[in-house]
Amino acid sequence: MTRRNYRGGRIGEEIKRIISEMLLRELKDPAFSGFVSVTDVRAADDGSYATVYITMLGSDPNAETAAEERKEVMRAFERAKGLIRREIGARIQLRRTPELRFLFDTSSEYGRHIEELIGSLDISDASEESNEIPEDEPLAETDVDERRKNIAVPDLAEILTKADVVLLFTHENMDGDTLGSAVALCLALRSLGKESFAVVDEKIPDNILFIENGCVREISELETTFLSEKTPYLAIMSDVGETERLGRRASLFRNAEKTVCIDHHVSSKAVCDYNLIDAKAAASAEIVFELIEALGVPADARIAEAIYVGLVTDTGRFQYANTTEKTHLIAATLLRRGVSPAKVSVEIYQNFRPEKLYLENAVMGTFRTVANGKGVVAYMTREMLAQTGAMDEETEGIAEKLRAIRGVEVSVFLRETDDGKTKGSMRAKSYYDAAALAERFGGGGHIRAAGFSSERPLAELTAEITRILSDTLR
Ligand SMILES: [Mn+2]
Repeated sequence: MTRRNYRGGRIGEEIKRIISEMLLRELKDPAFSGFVSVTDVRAADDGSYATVYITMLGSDPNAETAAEERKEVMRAFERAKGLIRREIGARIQLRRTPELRFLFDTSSEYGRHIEELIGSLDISDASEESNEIPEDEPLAETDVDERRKNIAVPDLAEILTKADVVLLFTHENMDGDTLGSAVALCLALRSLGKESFAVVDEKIPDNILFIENGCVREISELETTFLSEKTPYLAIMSDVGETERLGRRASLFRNAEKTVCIDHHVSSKAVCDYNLIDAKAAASAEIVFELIEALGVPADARIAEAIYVGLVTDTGRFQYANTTEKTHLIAATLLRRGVSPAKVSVEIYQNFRPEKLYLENAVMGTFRTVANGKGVVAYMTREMLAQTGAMDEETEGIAEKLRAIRGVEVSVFLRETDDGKTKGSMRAKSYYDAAALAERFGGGGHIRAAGFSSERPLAELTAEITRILSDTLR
């Protein structure tokens, strides 16, 4: 390969790309598990050094905890510096690999300011001088607690490597993220020679069945082996952090030698021996992606597809506010490993029975707007279900459709269940706290997408929620 004459800007771009890719794969320090990204890399004209500007999205740069997090990230970069330089040396043909200095880019203004400062410095021993973080600084109490709560990805990978049998658990009302995460882990663990199953106690929704790949077992098939015969196993719940959402599989989960929670819900209770909870992750599948990379499992299109399904469904096809640069970078990697977005889209979103539309028609006939069109409430009775021939799970997506009306901030969809209860789904567009509304009825969830299940009758709840919306929506 001929040696190209890079100018500073071009080298900077190359280095930025390399470190960004490394953040997704090789760089496994727990400090990098948040939204750490490289905003810019400026290489000196003589190629002697490069300044790497780092940001951490999703944290308030002025908050005290953010300052601590930033220091932790900078320490992690210092530790990884050698590895990063070797990678740059291997991938860019340069006379000499530049020294690296890492700086926090709290805003673009700040970044430019720092750059001017550096321009006036003698940087011959930049690596020593740039180490602004005192090594002996004690960690704040909260940092220690944080770390005690969460296990680092490489440490969890090591625990999995040592297990012979791993059972995976999806949450009730199975969705693409919980199943995608479980299937991806199941396939990865099997490729390492382990016995692994995803244990379920419900029918897999038709539109995500295509990722199952022989991983799923009904709980009745496994109870004898693992509850009575005392075969040792590790249990992992994905996309859930509490045993309540495992239904009658909870005892099989608790019976494990060790338990693991992998989750991204803010409300996650982290009840396991090892918890890997990241509320900033768009999907649990994002966390599972990193774990599988840490396991060193070779690229596999089936694993990639299962993870992709988790990303696509939890981000509403990469549209919701939880979608990040990291989500897209992971998705890009998955495409490189053989995922076809068009195929997945046909399987998940262009695959419903006509009965679903008959039911939607009936439900759309019930909706009422409140608070000058900022709220919308619709409902489904058992009678509508019987008349249209639709099934309960075919109500999926109705709350989102109602939210999409121009001017609507909150949509609420209520439906009668076959045991006489009422389930509610609420979706908010940009500011309303849907989780707080759901909590008033014993439910919960994410801030813009939440739900509840109540013993109270449909008509009563429809009236009450309509009243709450007209009182609280401005
Ligand atoms: Mn999820």
